[in-house]
Amino acid sequence: MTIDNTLRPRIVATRTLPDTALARLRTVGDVWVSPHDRPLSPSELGRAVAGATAVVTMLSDRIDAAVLAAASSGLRIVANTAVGYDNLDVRAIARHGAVVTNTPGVLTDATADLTLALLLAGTRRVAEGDRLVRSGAAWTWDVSFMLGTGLQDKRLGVIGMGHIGRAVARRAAAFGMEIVNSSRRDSRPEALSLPVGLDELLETSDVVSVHCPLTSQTRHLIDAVALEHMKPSAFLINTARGAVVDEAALAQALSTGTIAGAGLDVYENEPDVHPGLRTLDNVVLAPHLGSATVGTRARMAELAADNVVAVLCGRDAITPVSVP
Ligand code: 8YV
Repeated sequence: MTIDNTLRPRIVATRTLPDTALARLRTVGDVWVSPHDRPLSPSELGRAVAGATAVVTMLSDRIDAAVLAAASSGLRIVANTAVGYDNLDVRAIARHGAVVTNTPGVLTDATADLTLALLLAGTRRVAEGDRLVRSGAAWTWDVSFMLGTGLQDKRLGVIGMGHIGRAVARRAAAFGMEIVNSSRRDSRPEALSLPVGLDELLETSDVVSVHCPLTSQTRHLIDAVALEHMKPSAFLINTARGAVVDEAALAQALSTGTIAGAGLDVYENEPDVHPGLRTLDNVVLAPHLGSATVGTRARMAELAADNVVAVLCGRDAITPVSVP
């Protein structure tokens, strides 16, 4: 029997994926993987999605009305390999007749771990100390050398008490921190964390950690005014999305001592970083590593692939994103 390959759906992966995920995709269609070791440009993305039944996207791919104009009416799923999906115009994709999926759950622990890594690196000056040792500058141990801030009995304010925010709270509690959160919609009793208003959270927390999605409501939620509300001894950690924080205002606040320090994994215009931040010693800068473990990235890609397989086989998506 000959198989008519023209009937096989075209599945587009905008960046390479682990073999396990590609193998799952190949069971239901012909897979095109971008040959580039970089994000596709908008026009390349448009050409790639033309004729596609499924697209596996990265958080750096913007799928909007312009890209969708190049897609065929046969597009059935956009599977984002990330829990955040601010890069996708979910309404426009739904109007096009396709479902959007993301990868919740599988990256919770990895991202929470990285949050604590940034918190500790900032408060205990690990990255700054690493730079000092590498510079070859003279140093000796003494009782006042490179003192940082301990976490015990300090208050952590979690903005966005979803899966990742709660996983961070559990870890911070193990370090002896008291946790507050500002999640208005989270009515679940949170044994570890006390709900307070955002102003109170900013004014009383020793560390503020951002875990909310980027939406029109949360863009620049942490702006110059919010930073002014924080304690001069406080640290800000962001492992959510860069644009939740006004990066220029943060650079200013860190350089003038409005707050003591910051740890960032995400940036407003990734991969660009505000030049004012790169020269400061009191900010730890990571290149979007929150979910970057071998196992986590494989599980993210596999979940994205499983969503594609489900939808192309006529089943419900496993982790669909609801249309606002
Ligand atoms: C990040 C992410 O690594 O899935 C996402 O949406 O951005 C994660 O993979 C993390 O949130 C940033 O620290």
